[in-house]
Amino acid sequence: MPQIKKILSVSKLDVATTKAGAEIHAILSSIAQIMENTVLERLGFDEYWLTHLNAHDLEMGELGRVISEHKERYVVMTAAGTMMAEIMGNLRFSAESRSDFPAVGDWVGLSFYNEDKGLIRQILPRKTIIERKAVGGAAEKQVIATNIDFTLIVQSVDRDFNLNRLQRYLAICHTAKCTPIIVLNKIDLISEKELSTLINQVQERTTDTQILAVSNETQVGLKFLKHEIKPGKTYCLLGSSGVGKSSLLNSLVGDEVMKTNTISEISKGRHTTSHRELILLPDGGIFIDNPGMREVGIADSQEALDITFSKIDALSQECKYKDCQHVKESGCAVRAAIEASEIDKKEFENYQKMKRESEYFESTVADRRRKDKARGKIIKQILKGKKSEKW
Ligand SMILES: Nc1nc2c(ncn2[C@@H]2O[C@H](COP(=O)(O)OP(=O)(O)OP(=O)(O)O)[C@@H](O)[C@H]2O)c(=O)[nH]1
Ligand SMILES: [Mg+2]
Ligand SMILES: [Zn+2]
Repeated sequence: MPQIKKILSVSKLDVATTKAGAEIHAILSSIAQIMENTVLERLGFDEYWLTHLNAHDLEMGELGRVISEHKERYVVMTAAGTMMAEIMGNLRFSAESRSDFPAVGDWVGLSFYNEDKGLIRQILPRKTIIERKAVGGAAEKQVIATNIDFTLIVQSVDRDFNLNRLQRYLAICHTAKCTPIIVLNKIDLISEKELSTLINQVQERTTDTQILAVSNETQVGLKFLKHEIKPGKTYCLLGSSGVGKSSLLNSLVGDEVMKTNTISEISKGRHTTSHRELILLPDGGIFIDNPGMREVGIADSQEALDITFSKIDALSQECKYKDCQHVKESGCAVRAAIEASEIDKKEFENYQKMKRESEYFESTVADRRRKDKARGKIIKQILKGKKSEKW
């Protein structure tokens, strides 16, 4: 691509003077355009983004996709190659929170410094954002990845298997409106009977989500996973450390694109994947590998929890009181279902815990906004006072 662009710029000399020169220039231009489109399509650029660009009349400069981040420096893949990029000052100054900075998966508009260095001018409005509550007490969200179509929630069937945690990941995906697929990995470590028990348990809790059982060790089930991967769509791998996310990606690529580690190293608290990265699969899928998560904090909307806990949500419509908390109220359909063992008590407890977390998050965010507003007012008054002192 850069070579064609070089030829194009040189050949311009002849364009004005010869007809043949003009024809060659036109042919080379269309080859360059086709190659540029191919690269962008491989990165997931499709009708949706084209319509979006036109609708917002965005002057993007060169288009690229963020494939990894290193302390406010970004690796961006463009039709002209992969380059390091930094953000422009105005983007930094207008940012109100971390989520206004580029994230892995973002489409960005760039200016080129030179062949391998760029300046990010703007971020294209995101189609989807996968985020969790930031680790620690702050009422802030942390962006995991953007513009994701499908999330692969990976759990290993040995010690990592945990239904409550699985529902946390599901809530995150439902908030982002990304389609989740549950991947139960390392099935070589358990018997078929044990596996079918686990699958039944997952199905009990997740009515509509697709479940795939695989092993990187024996490669069982991988062809079904490969079958699910659609060219041009972006997939995000989520799950605890050591469940085999990077191994899975290596199996799909058919090469060791991501480093993996032994479980004994991981038990010492060392995550193998230290930063998220976007990888292109040979068959056309786009994957984002993530470091394992220790905390899956909920900052989700009530709507996402209702989708995740659809059975409880449906039952609560039948409770006698509209605002039933499903504690001691008479005519509570949820409690009746728990007593009749139609709903697992643990699932209900998980639902309540996540609901409390979500409400707490929302109230702390509202509280912070109020304080910020009050602080803004005080600053304004001080500035006003200073101004009047001048006169
Ligand atoms: N028995 C078995 N082991 C597996 C399987 N898949 C992965 N492993 C092993 O599990 C360990 C962890 O795998 P990784 O792919 O590094 O896990 P990860 O989820 O990427 O971990 P982080 O990068 O730390 O988040 C490695 O030793 C893998 O060889 C599997 O299907 N069966
Ligand atoms: Mg990894
Ligand atoms: Zn109730």
